[in-house]
Amino acid sequence: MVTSVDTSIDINYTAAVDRRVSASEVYPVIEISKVKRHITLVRLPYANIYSVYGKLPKNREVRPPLGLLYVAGALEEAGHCVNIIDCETELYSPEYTLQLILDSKPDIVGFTATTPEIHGVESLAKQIKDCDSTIKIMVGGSHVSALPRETLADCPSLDYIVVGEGELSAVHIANDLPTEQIIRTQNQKSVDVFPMPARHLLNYDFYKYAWPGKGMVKMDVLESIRGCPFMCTFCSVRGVKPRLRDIQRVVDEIEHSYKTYGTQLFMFFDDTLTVNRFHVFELCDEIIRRGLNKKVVFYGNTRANTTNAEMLDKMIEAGFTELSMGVETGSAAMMKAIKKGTRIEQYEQVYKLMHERKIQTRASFIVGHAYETHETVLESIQFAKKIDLMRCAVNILTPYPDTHSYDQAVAGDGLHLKCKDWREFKRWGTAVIRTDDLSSEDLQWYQRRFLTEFYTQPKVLWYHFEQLITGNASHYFFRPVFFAIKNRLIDFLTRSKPPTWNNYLKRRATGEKQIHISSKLVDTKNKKNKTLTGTEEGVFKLNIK
Ligand code: B12
Ligand code: SF4
Repeated sequence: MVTSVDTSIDINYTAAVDRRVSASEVYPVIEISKVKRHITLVRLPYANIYSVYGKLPKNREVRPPLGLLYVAGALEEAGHCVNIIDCETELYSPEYTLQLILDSKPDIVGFTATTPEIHGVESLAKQIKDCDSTIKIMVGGSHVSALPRETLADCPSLDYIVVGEGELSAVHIANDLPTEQIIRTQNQKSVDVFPMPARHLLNYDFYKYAWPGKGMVKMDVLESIRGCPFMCTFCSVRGVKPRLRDIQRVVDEIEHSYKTYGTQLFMFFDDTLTVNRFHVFELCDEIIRRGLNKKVVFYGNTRANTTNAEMLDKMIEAGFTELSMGVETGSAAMMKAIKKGTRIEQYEQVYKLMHERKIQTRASFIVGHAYETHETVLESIQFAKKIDLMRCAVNILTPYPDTHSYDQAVAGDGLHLKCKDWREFKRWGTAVIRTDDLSSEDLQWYQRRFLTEFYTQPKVLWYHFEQLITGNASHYFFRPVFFAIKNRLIDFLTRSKPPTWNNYLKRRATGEKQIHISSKLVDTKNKKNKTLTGTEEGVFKLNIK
């Protein structure tokens, strides 16, 4: 079914990708070790940060740590003995985690860390060294990849920092215990040169996800593409040529997980699953050919400029029942300023297409982009309510290291960094920045208000009610609704307003006003890309009634 709306979607975008690698080229990249070492890989708990919704229920969403599974697979292939401690499953305390690590008698401990997690990693690393100084400690993941030297300087207990792709670097560390501390291996041409993620090291009973209409179901995660070519200013992944995986191997993983662990839902961690349309069609066709579309369901992240009706129909046939997009803003001027590469009308159109096809819709928004104002946030709230959207997340802009937003926040370019405590870099409940117009407290207020307005819309309440009566009994699924109803009541009783609301009222009183959204900084990652280089000057007019 192709609707008239569809023709206006800019689907011609198909990212240039690196070639795929044939099966004969697989594995020789992993060097077999002469010494067999015991390696314990650890993911610290982080879900506590979402407790703004209320106390965390016992039966909540936990997703397998895919990065560690890849690293573990490579280490096992090299001949090492590996175990994974995933503290997220039952939110282990630091004391219990330390005990588990020491009990596993490791030669090497490997942590994964995003920015808000690094403090916990450093503190545990110190305690491990205090107990046994012979244990080597390595850390990989987004935070240390962006700031390897700073991390080493902050924490002398760390022996190795792995920058970027970790499979070969981890093997190099385990095989050779090199003298250099910052280990970086060039990205391989294909992700398929690595062994499959070592799923057998996890207890899959812990990994569940609230699925519309079904409640908590067993789930697994995988990637079919690594890298994202887009240049969103707030993202640390931006500008990396996507590498497509071999479809046979991707679908082998799905089949294996379904047969071995009884997985019912698969979540693609690809930044943009639809970045290459041929890849999506091939993936869907193979899932259908093996009959997996009758057995399991899929979730993926897409973008408005890479998705159209034909593609959605194919994805539905293959079993995709929920799709999410990072909309980020409902202001056209903001959308341009954050270099999302999409137009807001495209989101409206794609959500309409999804809704017509009964796909579960999700989105994420950000409040606090550089130069964000009361007006642009209000535009975002209105936009989120206008489109065919049933679930949404709202994050406060957090300038992670190695993003253009970080440079802007440090330079005061429409954003101002208020705190450099990495523990606070969590996008929820706290704001580490302010904009020229909005204080940190405003941003926290708007995050809460956005969710409140969104989740108390009659259509969204009705959708959740339908979910309830069709068997989705997961408390987790309904938390945003409970949160919103409670806050609606509080806001009504307290007549709550954003702290700097009076400034906005004063501006309104003066009538029409021009606001400049002008980034003075050049995104250093863009230097080679002529079309994106230079100062981007965007001016838009506000018609405040
Ligand atoms: C899926 C995802 C999530 C999921 C699930 C994560 C999970 N199960 O692990 C959810 C939604 C829960 C999530 C939550 C958050 N996420 Co997230 N997430 C991602 C996403 C899209 C993919 C991650 C992934 O699995 N990639 C595939 C694997 C194979 O890659 P990888 O994890 O990077 O691992 C490789 C290397 O980094 C390295 N490596 C990693 N760990 C280790 C450890 C060792 C010992 C070694 C040797 C190597 C190594 O080797 C791996 C294999 O090559 C990334 C974006 C991206 N493309 O990376 C963002 C990303 C990692 N998330 C990000 C953030 C900020 C968060 C949150 C803090 C946001 C929030 N407040 O909600 C939380 C906190 C998560 C946490 N654990 O701290 C940022 C991190 C930026 C930063 N500097 O911290 C990213 C990069 C997004 C972005 N655009 O900027 N996230
Ligand atoms: S936010 Fe998403 S689309 Fe934008 S650069 Fe990052 S991964 Fe790519």
